Amino acid sequence: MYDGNHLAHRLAAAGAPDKVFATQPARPDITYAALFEGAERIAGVLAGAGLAAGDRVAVQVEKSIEALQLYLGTVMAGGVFLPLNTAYTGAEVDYFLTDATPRVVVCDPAREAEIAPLAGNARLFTLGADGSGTLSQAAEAREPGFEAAARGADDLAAILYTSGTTGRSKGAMLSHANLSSNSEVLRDFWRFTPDDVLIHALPIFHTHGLFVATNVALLSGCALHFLPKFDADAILDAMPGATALMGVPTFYTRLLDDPRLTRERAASMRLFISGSAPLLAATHEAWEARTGHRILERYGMTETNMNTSNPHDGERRAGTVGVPLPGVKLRIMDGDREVAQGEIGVIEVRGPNVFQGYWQMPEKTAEELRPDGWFITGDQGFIDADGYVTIVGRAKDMVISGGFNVYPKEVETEIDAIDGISESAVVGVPHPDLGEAVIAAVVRADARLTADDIAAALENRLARFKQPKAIRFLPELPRNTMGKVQKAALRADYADLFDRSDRGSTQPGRGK
Ligand code: MCA
Ligand code: AMP
Repeated sequence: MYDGNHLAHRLAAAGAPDKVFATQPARPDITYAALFEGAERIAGVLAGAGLAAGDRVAVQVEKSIEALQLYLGTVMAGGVFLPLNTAYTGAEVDYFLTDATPRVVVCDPAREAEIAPLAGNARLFTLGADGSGTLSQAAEAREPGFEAAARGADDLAAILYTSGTTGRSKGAMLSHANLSSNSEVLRDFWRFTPDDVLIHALPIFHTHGLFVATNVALLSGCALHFLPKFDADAILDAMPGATALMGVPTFYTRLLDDPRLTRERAASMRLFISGSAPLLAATHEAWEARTGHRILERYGMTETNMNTSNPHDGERRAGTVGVPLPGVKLRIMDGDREVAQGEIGVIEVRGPNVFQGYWQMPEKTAEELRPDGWFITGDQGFIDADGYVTIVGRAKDMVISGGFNVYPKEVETEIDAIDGISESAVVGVPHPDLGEAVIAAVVRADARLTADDIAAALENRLARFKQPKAIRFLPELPRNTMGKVQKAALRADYADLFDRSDRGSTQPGRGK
């Protein structure tokens, strides 16, 4: 039934119909057959709403099996899935909907009144965390069965927005084959089989939780412990009997804080995978000492899916992101020159995983994607004599907070727009829980303005994870002789703002 649809055909092939696809707290188990039957009904609803091949389906909903079915149903109907972080404010969502002009928008029932005016001519449905809402009502009213729309390897399957160094977010266009090829490689590289039970506690609006975790599970026909979000208790409860966990480094540091994480509890586990942000070598070592397992670290991007991974069978080297995945080529560049082995430069990648460009931004695409297919990642690293890649920094001015990316420019623009502010500089500093935390150095024109005033002004403008965890007022920003703000100096000045030795004191307050 899905033969002509490149991605749907592959995602549906491995799971045995009667096998449980997902167990979830407080909701019934769901089989592979039920997963796809529900997805077919949703595909029918989307087609009935006028969705044509290539039309976008913008989705800002809580994590649920129905949300996964909406992803699958969109692909089946020939649409382009556009997931949005649930933390985004109305102002942020407005930008995405205006830019992507979706045919269908799906939002949480609690935000319907706020999102409806932003949806324009799109058809609006609601979907709640418990699966309720107008989407499910429409789906239940349909007969099961749907003839998947014909879509080929190069047709778009998804657009995921990623923030820009300058200006607004860019929509990374991912084709059916971008997604299928990468997930197939990961399934094989990480040895996923139907016997696996993967603990899924990541959000499903980003590459990590949606494409790495979900697609790999579907392509291997394995089972999920499908948790609504990260919760150390729920993960530790799920661990006995499970075989794999995928998470950002904050997952691992938080689990290490819990004395119930033991070698015995992890006895059935075969694989702990970390990515999206740098994993400290110290975390890697502490994890091995506690559980006997060496965390497998991998490296990816929204634009490329996964690029490198430490090996399943070979040596997993702490502090490295492993070797290029099969089919992915990686080189280290200084401008247009490839540097010698061992030298630091900008990482570029090429392969079937690399995206199709940024949605309606040909100039931005041309800046980062070379005509011969090499993508300039903006990450800096080197390759050692054994082919292992180490990431040493980012050419792009980006903060990764708990696995979410924040571009300082976006935060600075919002702060600078507040009355009484002269200028601001936003940087990331070490944070014991989140890896890095966003902080702002601010110069006031109006001395009466307080940090709380700034926080209040940002409240409805920026997603919470982008809002500064601390605000410091300065008489002027440090600048070099060229007049450029010295962010490195700010990072150094505030490096100890969040005490690394006391994991509890992560809230130094916004003031002074
Ligand atoms: C939540 N908060 C945060 C973050 N998450 N603040 C900064 N950074 C964050 N990441 C804030 C909330 O707004 C709230 O603020 C307070 O923290 C508690 O919220 P809560 O929802 O309870 O947070 P949590 O459950 O503790 O979440 C922390 C988390 C979560 C588990 C680290 O952020 C998470 O699941 N991160 C994973 C992100 C991810 O999937 N990244 C992959 C991107 P207040 O109290 O003030 O209201 S894909 C990618 O990067 C590439 C492609 C790759 O390689 O994978
Ligand atoms: P995103 O905007 O979600 O596409 O984030 C991609 C970025 O996350 C990459 O360009 C890297 O800077 C970073 N990243 C992902 N995985 C790792 C990792 N294992 N180590 C260090 N940085 C990583």
